[in-house]
Amino acid sequence: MKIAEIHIYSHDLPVKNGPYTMARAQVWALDTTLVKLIAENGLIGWGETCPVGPTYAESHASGARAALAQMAPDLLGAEVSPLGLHRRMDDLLNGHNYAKAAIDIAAHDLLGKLYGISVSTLLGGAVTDKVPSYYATGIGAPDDIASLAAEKQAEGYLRLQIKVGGRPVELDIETIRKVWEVIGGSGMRLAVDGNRGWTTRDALRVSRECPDIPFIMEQPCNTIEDLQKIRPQVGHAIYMDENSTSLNTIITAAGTGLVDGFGMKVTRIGGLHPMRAFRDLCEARNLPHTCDDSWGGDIIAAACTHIGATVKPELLEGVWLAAPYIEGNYDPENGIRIEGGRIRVPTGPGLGITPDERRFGVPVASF
Ligand code: 0XW
Ligand code: MG
Repeated sequence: MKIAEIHIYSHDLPVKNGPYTMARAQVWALDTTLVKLIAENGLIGWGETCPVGPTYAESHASGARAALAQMAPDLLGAEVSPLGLHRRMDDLLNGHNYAKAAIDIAAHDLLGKLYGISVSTLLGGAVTDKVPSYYATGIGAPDDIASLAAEKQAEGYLRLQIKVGGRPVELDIETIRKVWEVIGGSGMRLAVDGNRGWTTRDALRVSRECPDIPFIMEQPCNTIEDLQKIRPQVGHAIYMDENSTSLNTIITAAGTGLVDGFGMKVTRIGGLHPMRAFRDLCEARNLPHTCDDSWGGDIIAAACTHIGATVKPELLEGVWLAAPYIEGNYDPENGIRIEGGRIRVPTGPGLGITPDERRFGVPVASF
């Protein structure tokens, strides 16, 4: 099965009850990029990539489309095989994993449709029909985040991620304490995500002042060097998120014992094919991780859910979706939804969703 046509779309996703606030970013609406691959046999595969604004990672919406347009002419006629496509894309463009991920996801969708199997089967096989999600708050006042924690726990979420950083660290400490007063002892797990926003000084202080609260510290500081610096001094487990930009970085972080787990984004490492290798490396080192993306609609949500369904359950920290912050679904019938803190794994072939492409308008580029 060969690629016959590539269409690229841009689609606006306003943030429900926005903005969404993190240590270094505030977003009101996201500009997502959709890729439609049409194969020579007429089958259609969908991919998506949606950076959560231009400062969260080294990625931005128009960058994704420029990178896709750079590669697309030379992908026409290519065999729809994830391994071959990755090698071809790497020969055409250095880096830009987050753009390559949209092609990778669409290729998995196409292959699943060709063989009549779901993407999770392609990725090794689902071990569950429902994956746990986790709820991620934005930055907020300690009392507000504590009541949100109570609400999400009542909804059935088993894990909560709270955002910190970009403000006086005393407020972060107060937020952590108030949230733990609400969820401590309930079994709900806690991640404290600095989104690169703390100095090493702040991270050391938080760990020192909250030794009784068993949260994991997610991407507390900006760089790998910062993580290396705090690692021997903190009493809390450290998860890497934004710094884990490639399999190469992950091998070093896992292999040197720098981190205890990962907040992982499917598009950041280039899509489902590298994500599968990441999953297996983590399993070999017994490292827990999430299967998320930074943002995106049903296509990204389906991709994250399929890979999440193949992870050893004890190591899966959850599949985060932007769904709670988005109005509606691309696929009104089989769109991906979170119910009681869990996500049903789509059963249809490929990604198992059929986007209503009228929502996306005309392509911004076609090849
Ligand atoms: C909570 N998320 C999965 C959503 C935003 O993109 C940030 C991200 C994270 O964990 O950093
Ligand atoms: Mg994170």
